[in-house]
Amino acid sequence: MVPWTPDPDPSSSLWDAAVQVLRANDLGGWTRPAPRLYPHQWSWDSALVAVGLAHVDPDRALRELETLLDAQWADGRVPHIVYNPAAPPEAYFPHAGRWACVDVAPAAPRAPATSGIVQPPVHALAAWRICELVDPEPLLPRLRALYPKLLAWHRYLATARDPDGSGLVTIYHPWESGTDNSPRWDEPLANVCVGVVPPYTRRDLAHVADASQRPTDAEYDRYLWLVESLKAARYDDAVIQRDHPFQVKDVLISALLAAADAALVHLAELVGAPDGDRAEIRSRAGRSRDAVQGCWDPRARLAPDLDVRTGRPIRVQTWTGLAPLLVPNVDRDLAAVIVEELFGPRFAGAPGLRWPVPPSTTPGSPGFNARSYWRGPTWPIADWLLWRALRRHGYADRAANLRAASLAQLDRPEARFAEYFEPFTGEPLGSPDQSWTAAVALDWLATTD
Ligand code: 2M8
Repeated sequence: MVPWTPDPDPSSSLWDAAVQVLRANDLGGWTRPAPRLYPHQWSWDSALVAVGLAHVDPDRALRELETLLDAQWADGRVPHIVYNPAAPPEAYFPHAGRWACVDVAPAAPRAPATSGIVQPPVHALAAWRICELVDPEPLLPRLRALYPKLLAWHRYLATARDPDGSGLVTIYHPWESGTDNSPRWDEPLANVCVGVVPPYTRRDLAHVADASQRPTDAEYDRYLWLVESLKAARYDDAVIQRDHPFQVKDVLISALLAAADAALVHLAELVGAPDGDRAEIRSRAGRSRDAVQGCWDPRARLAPDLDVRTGRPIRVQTWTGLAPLLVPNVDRDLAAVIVEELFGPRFAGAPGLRWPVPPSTTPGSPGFNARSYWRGPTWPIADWLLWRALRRHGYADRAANLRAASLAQLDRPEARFAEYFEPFTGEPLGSPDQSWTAAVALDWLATTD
């Protein structure tokens, strides 16, 4: 393992504890999201981990991204899980064999084993964050090697996942959204006709205090049926898009692609990429921005996802409806409206919250559950994405408030860098020692302006 050199400035015990979580979850070149619940490498977790590591060990931070992208598919997709070859199949379900990528998909790497789906594209944001924090000069050869992989990843999302060039990325599975059991997916999942799912044993429930914190068995049956459907299509996008039963234009992923493309332009400049690349990335970012802005529903005051199968917007009240704020050059008036919403009575200003941080689903709305995963708990990584956007849009005071509330939530001995928190009581839920929670704490602690 690379030696750790904690930044001498942010000298709080929270800082030391966060570094310790990342150190304990470091499996040598990559970081597991949590000690027991998540024993493999996850795509967007690693990107956020890299943001945290950038403050203590930039070399190792970059290595986190490199390791992930070493498992990139030939078609550009970055798999949502890279399986740890040292972990036994019973460590996590679904195990690699359930995806069978190497058997059915020519684009999948022969090793390491991966899943066949993706997660939100925050990797270029992480790479650029490293460059913002340290002199990137010594890292340039490695950044030059990383850049084309990031470009191929974004191209995959913008073409294979958006064949009509709508500016909105299509997902095939709630796991791709990163917000697995969000009410966003209730209606599209209800429309999935579940066929014969080969028997399976869930492993996640052994690692949480009670099953209510995790998705239900009915949701898992649907998740696993969708895996069977994707496997039958050999993970071929054209085949999947013909009749896969879950296809949704995901507003969060689309907004994050716009943000990541803005970061990729900076990286392109830094590594001296051809002008054509920059023009391509800028044009894609503009298209994503327009499309995400176009999702905004002024009556609902949220941006819904779009169910491709039914053609209908998915009108639920979750934090991802605020996604246009994550787009760097979103219309300023729209940004102002979203900031009001974020701090208003449905989200961070909701009555009775322990801290003014946005619940993942608005309290009392259909599908809300204060303890269940993405159906209501607060998620520090969601706060981090919103905080970052507030800073970039010039809402320094709002950003500072969100940072302070998020850190207050974490700065208690019992918080233990939980995966998520009950919004009214602050009870830590899910896994303790969650890597990306520790990582965003480091970025908050180190960014005081
Ligand atoms: C959660 O998702 C995994 C499946 O990918 C699971 O529940 O087993 C989500 O919170 C996801 O966003 C996250 O990347 C992953 C690892 O932290 O856990």
